[in-house]
Amino acid sequence: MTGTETLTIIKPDAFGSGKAGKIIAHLEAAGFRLAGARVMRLSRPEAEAFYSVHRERPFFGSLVEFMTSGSCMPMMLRRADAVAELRRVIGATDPAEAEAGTVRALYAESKERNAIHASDSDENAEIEISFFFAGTDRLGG
Ligand code: FUP
Repeated sequence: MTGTETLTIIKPDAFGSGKAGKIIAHLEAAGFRLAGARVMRLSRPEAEAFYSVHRERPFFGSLVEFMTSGSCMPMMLRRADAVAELRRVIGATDPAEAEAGTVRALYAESKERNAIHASDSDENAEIEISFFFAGTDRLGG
């Protein structure tokens, strides 16, 4: 049985240009319900830890620089088959390759400044939710 929770982040490019409301509306229209939300600026150690799987990649330094460049909005989302459905709704990593109508096709600037993060497995969703939200913060439904 696939999970009902996933983690998204409205990234600094989209949050800073005032697209958070449109993106949340898009996610809600796609059947997601907010179960947790924060507005925060990631510290360098937080961004490095969150993206530690990419530590050896050539874009890592630039990605951390971008993710710490302004406020972002981590959110815990719920719906049936949450991980796969959110990946479908946000589109490919590079907005040039993202299907029309997806969040990245609509709002992302580039492969790096790509508007939104989504967990890529149920296992990572649990890890990433715990990264931003304590048990008591998980109140929405
Ligand atoms: P995604 O799961 O679609 O967010 O993509 P990845 O996990 O492969 O990459 C995580 C983030 O690293 C992307 F959102 C943007 C950044 N990235 C780059 O900046 N350049 C690349 O070539 C690949 C990823």
